[in-house]
Amino acid sequence: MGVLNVTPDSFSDGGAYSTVERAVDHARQMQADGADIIDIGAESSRPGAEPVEEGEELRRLIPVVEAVREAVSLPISVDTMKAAVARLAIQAGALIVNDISALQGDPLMAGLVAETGVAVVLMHMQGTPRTMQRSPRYGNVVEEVTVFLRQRAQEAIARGIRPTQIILDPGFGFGKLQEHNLHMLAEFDAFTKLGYPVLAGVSRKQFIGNLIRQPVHEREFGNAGAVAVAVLKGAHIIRVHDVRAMKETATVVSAISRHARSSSVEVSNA
Ligand code: HH2
Repeated sequence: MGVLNVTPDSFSDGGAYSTVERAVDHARQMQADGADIIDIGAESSRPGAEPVEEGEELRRLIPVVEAVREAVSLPISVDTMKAAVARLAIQAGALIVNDISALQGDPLMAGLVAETGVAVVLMHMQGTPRTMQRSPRYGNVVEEVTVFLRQRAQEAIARGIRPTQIILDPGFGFGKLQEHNLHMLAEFDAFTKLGYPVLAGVSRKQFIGNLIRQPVHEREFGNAGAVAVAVLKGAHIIRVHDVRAMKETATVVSAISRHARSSSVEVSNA
């Protein structure tokens, strides 16, 4: 999943694709680089970000969704917590709603997803983007996030969403300290055992920067390490900014891990 932020203030690419033309060029490039999905967002969720008003989010997002839909043949995901924004984006061609509030930000979102049949990403976050990094606390982050994701999936199903529409995401960097992000990555397979596709959004995040002491645009090798672990531990979708490098990383790691699985089957059958 290639990230296309049409925001002035995103933490790594704010302002880079602020015209429809530049956004479309970047989407085309991500398709050429091997992306399978384009995730378009018009509201930054970086730590400390202020919420964006609905009219402004629509003004930034909808022309880009329409133009990207014309220009590329990939499914489009929209990164929004607002049902009214998601509705217009779906009408413009989006097939996935990436809701970082896991249907808790807008009471109308679950109904919209159930009614339209689009896929939905349910992500874990402790707090809100404005406050989430102030003092995140967990007993055991992997257990708590797993319980949360299971409950949100059950709630989604109770609201009429089919299990096949659901994608889960533990939410790297969303109300998580360094040790929480590393623990979630080390035990990422706990999330894949829930029985839904799982998305990992590690791209360029601070916890990688803390380890390699590099600014956001110099974290490609660090990202590759995190992506490799997520793929090895069963992640189905990787949300990234550097599509070509991460696609190649994921392709190599998943080929190796498929081989490991088939050889262990052969051994146990022998
Ligand atoms: N991370 C960001 C935004 N949306 N969605 C999901 N499902 N998972 C994530 O990990 C995730 C997400 C933050 O990254 P980015 O979009 O680059 O930055 P910003 O929120 O500042 O626009």
